[in-house]
Amino acid sequence: MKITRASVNVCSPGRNFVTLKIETDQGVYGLGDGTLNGRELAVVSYLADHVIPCLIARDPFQTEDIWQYLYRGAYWRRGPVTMSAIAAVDMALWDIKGKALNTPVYNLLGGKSRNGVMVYAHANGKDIEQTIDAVGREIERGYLAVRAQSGIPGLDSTYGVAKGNKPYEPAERGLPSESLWSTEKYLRHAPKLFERVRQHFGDDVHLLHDCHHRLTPIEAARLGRELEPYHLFWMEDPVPAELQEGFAVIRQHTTTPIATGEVFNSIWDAKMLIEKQWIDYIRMTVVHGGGLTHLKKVADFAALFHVRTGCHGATDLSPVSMAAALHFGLAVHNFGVQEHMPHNEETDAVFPHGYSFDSGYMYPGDAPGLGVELDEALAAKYPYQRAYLPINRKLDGTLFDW
Ligand code: KDG
Ligand code: MG
Repeated sequence: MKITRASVNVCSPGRNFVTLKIETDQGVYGLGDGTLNGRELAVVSYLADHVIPCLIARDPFQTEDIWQYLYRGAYWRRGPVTMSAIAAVDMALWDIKGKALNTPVYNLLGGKSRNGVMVYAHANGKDIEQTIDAVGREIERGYLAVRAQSGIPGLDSTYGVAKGNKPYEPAERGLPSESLWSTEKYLRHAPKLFERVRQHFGDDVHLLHDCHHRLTPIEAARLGRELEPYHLFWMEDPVPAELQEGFAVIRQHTTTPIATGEVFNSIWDAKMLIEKQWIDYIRMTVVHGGGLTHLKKVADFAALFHVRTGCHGATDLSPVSMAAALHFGLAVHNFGVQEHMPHNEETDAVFPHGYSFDSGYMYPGDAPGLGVELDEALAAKYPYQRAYLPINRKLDGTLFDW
């Protein structure tokens, strides 16, 4: 089998998506997600101008060699643009392999290690009462694990909390909006939120929380310790992770489990965190983490150190990534949990898919390959629109972590 053609589709059914389609001389094609929130067109150019010409006439079954060719052969390694582009190729090749062999991708990754993939929902509200209502709605929908975020008294808006009546979406169209942040107010509020949520819903539901990289290690240590009575499933991204040693400080002080890595793109970003056992869950995901070929290696390395997977799964990961994450989550032994932020109806229509949700678990379906299609005619009705993640400043105007 030979690759004959590849093309990049950019569409915006409510938010932007970058999709790579690789075609072969046998009529089988594969889809890969290359969406990089707020920097989408950089990946489009990387693929169209630099990668696609090198793919033509290659054997699409050579997932490992093509991965190494794109990673090592470029000389310029790593980085979110490069690794999202490599991931798009890699996903599309696994999709082709599955379709050509007439089997779902999870069978190529080791087969089912479990019956379903436990997913966590997002619940957020302007204040604690609204957040409790939102957690209740997700539990009623059947989720066994819920991430709770709440607006903070004294701050106008908080990342991760919906604005107006629209559901929370990580990117906003137009130029980046700016919001103000106070660590002091947040640290006073977050333990009260979880005290109330735990009291209200009891011990069974898994509770998660995302700090969005906004604390220092000692602040995160304080929060982790104060959240201990509420037994969180995890506290996510407590600190920016460039300084891996920062996690050692958190670990010394708290038993609240730690998850990080949604912005990582290479195993090298997580090496110390994993081998020193400073984290419990690695959040790298298929699209930003170099595809299934690389993520499988990350998971196998993590397994040696009691670290489990907890792949990022916000709406900026397209249904192609979601499907890939579900095949991966079904197959890897050290799976922990998968994030699930459902896409809007327009996105689901552009990307018809076989995956499904039932009683807290998701299932990738048994279609050959990844089990996702791209309706190109419908996608063309939603052209790209510039959009960004918001910018965050401290009350005195200092630029801060988002
Ligand atoms: O593109 C970035 C968003 O997906 C991210 O900020 C959302 O933190 C997030 C999460 O955990 O889903
Ligand atoms: Mg996050």
